[in-house]
Amino acid sequence: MDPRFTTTTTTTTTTDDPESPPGIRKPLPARLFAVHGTNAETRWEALRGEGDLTPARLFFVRNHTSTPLIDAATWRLTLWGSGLRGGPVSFTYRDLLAIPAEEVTAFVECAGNGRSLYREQQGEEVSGTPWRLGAVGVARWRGVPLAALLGRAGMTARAVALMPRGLDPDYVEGGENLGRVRRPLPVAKALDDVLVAYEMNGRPLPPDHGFPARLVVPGWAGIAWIKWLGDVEVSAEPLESPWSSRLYRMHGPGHPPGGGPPLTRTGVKSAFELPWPARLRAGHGHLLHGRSWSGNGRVVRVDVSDDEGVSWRPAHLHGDRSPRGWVRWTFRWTPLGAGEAALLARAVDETGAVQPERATCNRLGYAFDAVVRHPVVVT
Ligand SMILES: Nc1nc2c(c(=O)[nH]1)N[C@H]1C(S)=C(S)[C@@H](COP(=O)(O)O)O[C@H]1N2
Ligand SMILES: [Mo]
Repeated sequence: MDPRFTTTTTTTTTTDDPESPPGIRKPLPARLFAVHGTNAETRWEALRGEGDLTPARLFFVRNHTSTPLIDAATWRLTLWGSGLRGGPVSFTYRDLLAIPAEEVTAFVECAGNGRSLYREQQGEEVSGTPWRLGAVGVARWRGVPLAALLGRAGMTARAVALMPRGLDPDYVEGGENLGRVRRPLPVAKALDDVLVAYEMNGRPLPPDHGFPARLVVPGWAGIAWIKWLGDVEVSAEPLESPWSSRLYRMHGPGHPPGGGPPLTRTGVKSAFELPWPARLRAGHGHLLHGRSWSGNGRVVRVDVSDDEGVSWRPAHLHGDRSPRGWVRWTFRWTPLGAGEAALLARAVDETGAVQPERATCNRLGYAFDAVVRHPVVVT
């Protein structure tokens, strides 16, 4: 049973910036974003001066196809499937707004964030969107616990899997139509801390970030955070989609045939709020700024090295340090002689997980969590 859903979507191809992919609605000035196909990554230097939250106008966009414009007045979120007591149950936008809301400050990060560093830093060829480190952002999300909707829809104890699905166009890869973006979500995670969010940083979700509603799946890779949510299958049988059976798994030498388990939690990462490469004057004290985050929880320590990791000095941690967000830090650095240098930042989270020297290579370039060598030209 696959109920029919009607939505109002329109396509526009106009944008004032010739660099912008037609599928993204918000402006993508080159000063703030690097565009890769249908996606746009935040430039880290653009976060300089921002607080703990990434403003929506700076937030990275990862679209498999294009941003649909959805009319909240006709939109419905439908829960259906063999894991419900009865037939399909639909919620309107107004229904969602009337259910007690919760808020969480959390980062969303693409599983492929840092992918270009497999080649740049480790000399390994991988395929996929060549993100540097800007496919991550933190927002305060507000919405309804998915658990509340599952309860109202009559989920039974037989339910084992959910399949949230987006309303954006079908995704076609190499001539094969994979259908609408959808990925199984275990019931246990759904009941734990997943939100159906309709607000980002105190405002209705912008179209590019999932208006009218998206999933918020704290600590888990961005692919779980389905945007433009249209329906959720609630199943008494296990479910799979190309986003769980093939994509978002670690493939290649050292990984099981068919790939490792579906990627869920993301690792520990750090980035400097500096251009790539950064240009800094010799003999001056520079207050460097950066951020670190982890899918396991709070980052508790960050160290910086300017000698390829031989010696490390602690960075000073700031900000509100929400357990699901990132920590901001500063580090005073005085480069001595002119020439090329590299800055390294290494974070440790509350579980003791620390950024490794090398990330575990995999054919699709996911989960780059190694300490990054940020290039600097000292003048
Ligand atoms: N419906 C739908 N949801 C989606 C996607 C998509 O293309 N379609 N991309 C996913 C991926 S891979 C990521 S990393 C996040 C990115 O969220 P953002 O674009 O709001 O930053 O959305 C996820 N949700
Ligand atoms: Mo992603």
